[in-house]
Amino acid sequence: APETEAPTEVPAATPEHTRTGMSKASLKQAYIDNLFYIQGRFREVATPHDLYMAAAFTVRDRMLDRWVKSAQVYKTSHARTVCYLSAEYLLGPHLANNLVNLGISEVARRAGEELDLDFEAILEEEEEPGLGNGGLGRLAACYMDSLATVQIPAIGYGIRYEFGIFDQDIQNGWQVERSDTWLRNGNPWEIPRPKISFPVRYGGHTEHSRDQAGRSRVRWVADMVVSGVAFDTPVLGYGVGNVNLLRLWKAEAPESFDFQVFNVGDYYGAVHAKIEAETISKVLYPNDEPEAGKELRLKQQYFFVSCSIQDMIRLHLNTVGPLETFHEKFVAQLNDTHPAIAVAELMRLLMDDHAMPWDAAWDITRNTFCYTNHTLLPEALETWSVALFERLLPRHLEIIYEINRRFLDTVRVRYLGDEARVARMSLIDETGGRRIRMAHLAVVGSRAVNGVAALHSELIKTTILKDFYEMSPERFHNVTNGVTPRRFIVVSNPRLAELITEFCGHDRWIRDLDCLRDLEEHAEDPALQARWREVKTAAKQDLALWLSQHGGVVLDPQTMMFDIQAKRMHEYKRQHLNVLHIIRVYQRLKQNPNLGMVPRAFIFGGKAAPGYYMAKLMIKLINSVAEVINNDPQVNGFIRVAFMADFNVKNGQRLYPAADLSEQISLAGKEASGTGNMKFSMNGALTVGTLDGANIEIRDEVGAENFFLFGMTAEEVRRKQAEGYRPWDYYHGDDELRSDIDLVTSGLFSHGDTNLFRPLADHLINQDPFMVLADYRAYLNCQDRISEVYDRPAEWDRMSILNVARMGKFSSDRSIRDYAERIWGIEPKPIGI
Ligand code: Z16
Repeated sequence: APETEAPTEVPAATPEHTRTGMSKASLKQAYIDNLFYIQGRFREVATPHDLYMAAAFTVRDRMLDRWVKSAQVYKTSHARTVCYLSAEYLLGPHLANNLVNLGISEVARRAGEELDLDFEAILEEEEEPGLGNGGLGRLAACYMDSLATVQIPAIGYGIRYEFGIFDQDIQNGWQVERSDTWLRNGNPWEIPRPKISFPVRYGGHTEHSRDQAGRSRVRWVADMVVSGVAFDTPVLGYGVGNVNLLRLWKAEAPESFDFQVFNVGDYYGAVHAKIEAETISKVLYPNDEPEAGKELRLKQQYFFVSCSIQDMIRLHLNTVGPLETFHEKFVAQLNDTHPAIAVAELMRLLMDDHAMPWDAAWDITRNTFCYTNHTLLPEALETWSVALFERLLPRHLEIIYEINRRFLDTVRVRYLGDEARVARMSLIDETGGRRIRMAHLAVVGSRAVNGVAALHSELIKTTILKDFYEMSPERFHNVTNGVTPRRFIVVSNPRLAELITEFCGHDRWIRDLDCLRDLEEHAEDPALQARWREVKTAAKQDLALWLSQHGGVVLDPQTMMFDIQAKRMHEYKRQHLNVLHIIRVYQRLKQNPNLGMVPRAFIFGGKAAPGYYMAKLMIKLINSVAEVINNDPQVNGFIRVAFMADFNVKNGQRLYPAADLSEQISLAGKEASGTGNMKFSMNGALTVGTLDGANIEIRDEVGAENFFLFGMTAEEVRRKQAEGYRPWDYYHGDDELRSDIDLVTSGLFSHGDTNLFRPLADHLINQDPFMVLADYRAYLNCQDRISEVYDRPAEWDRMSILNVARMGKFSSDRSIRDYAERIWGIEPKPIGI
């Protein structure tokens, strides 16, 4: 019998109970108890890690009581539930966030003081779960926070990678990857559920037969089986009783996996098979946009999808009953195409295991899934070779062929004689080696499709999914991304949160970010501006101190504008455009040392995919330019360059509050949304940006006069590309541009080596796929305007206040309400405290 999710007996929550009490006295008592009974330590011998674990368990205890209650309410009320299927969750540290959501940050801090604990040091001790690459994984984490906060019953399904995104070191200016051993010291936030486990099979062949009633039945005889074990993490909403479930799967060798069945007498073979099984959830693939197309990656995708769908079916049979109503109980959101195999897996389980006919199974499947696309870059669209699929998932290949056959029949009927269209829309790409187009599978198998920002959702309809849009326009939606203000304001910028609270009413705004509008009428108030500036300067001081202790760059928070670009390293994001601006300013200063310019600190952070040569070379270039500038006394009172190593959630939280200027300079039409842009702006940074992704909507909200816009529009980019773009003409037509690029290859930044950066410069001059040269002049002009405005503090502060005041739209609470109302059809299920 399947294990119940939680014990049914809820301990009475008396205020002084050591497991649930929220008073300072009970927190202190609980902390000492946990240190003793869980860590087995007393204060005098406790390590910093022991002290952290005791704090984590003290907080976790206080969540479990609400978690159990939520599970009970959701179960007994048969609540419609969203299942978020995502290969990535970039969660960031739990402790501070859970304290905020429980509403006990302050009392916990005071309890800590009375116990003589260093609260900040305890928070620092936490190893963050980096189970994602960047925007897509962090979005999933923000959505888990918001789902709980807006009280939508939800389960997040994913993979419990033993190694998350690599840790980045910088050695001699180059990125060096270190494996992320986040589980080394144990993870207090997860609860293993060894009894919630499912077999996942691979390989082998299928056998077709007919049952007594004459219906065709298929048996898949696999040749490998692994076991997926659930690890559950509670996700608490802000100021509510709702706690949702994040269920991550770990791959293990199945218990029944014995030498008899699989490897007669072959002891080493059996051990090898066990290792093979455990490899599946071992490591996160570190590529963001382009897919690697590796066999293990497909195994990972199928692994977590199969466990999740089996779990959903188990839950449905336990609570509701017959599978005919599966889609009424659940909606499953596909976070990109990584989980798209779920379409074939649900079909397989309904038909092969539950004897449902094709049409009924298809009806349920089509009404269960919704698909979010996150990219327009053609090289990032996931495809798998048919040969690999056949070897790994033979039954799913048959099902995909049948879905395709039926689907293409409807295309043919709709568009008589248009075989070119049929070939374009097919789930199989027949040009070159045959490949399965996962985006097409996701679209055909889903009730709704959405992009992640208004522009992106429009471009989807005219580019990568044009034919599908023409056929069923009613299924296409936009849901603009958002970020959680709990983590990205309250946790990371407590000074700003306190100031906002004075104007926007206690913590109303934390639940309803539109309340930030109350700041608007004070934007010109010198008193608020002065305090606003104090808050920003204090955050800049914190960052400057941290950077000086980690990497040694010294920045002046009083005089310098903090100009920050923090995101994955990618050519389309154009970190090199930023570098060209730095080089231009450097050259100007060298020509005129008395140039009365606004001092700037140029700060970067971001990881490059380990196999992405050009991105790694950009990191080396930034660090090389930094080395020269920071060591040149003629300029380093005016400009400094810093590369923050290991940009992750924790380090991001140090950057966002300290930014004066946020760099969002991707080539228009390439960044699906961006979410860092929102985090910076929410913390009072002004944006220099192109009309790309969510930048457009940010500018619409904050007002064009409070946003530094430059560069071509997506339409202009398209036209220029069609005309034939010649970067060479820009290089030769602009003396300053030529001299900046030439300086890169001059050897100045490379100890005389004129070859080191040659590939980067040559690529810009000859190909420049992301049109850096075409936008260079507009970018420089815009940067000059920015410096002028920064010189007028009252104007800058006013713009900064208005940016924050008008960021309400970009709360992930709004995004989740959009999904719930317009796509999922799910109502909140409020649970009180
Ligand atoms: C990713 O992080 C994104 C897209 C993608 O295809 C794969 C990964 Cl791992 C990003 C987008 O680049 C970004 O614009 C967007 O804001 C983010 O996904 C969340 O939607």
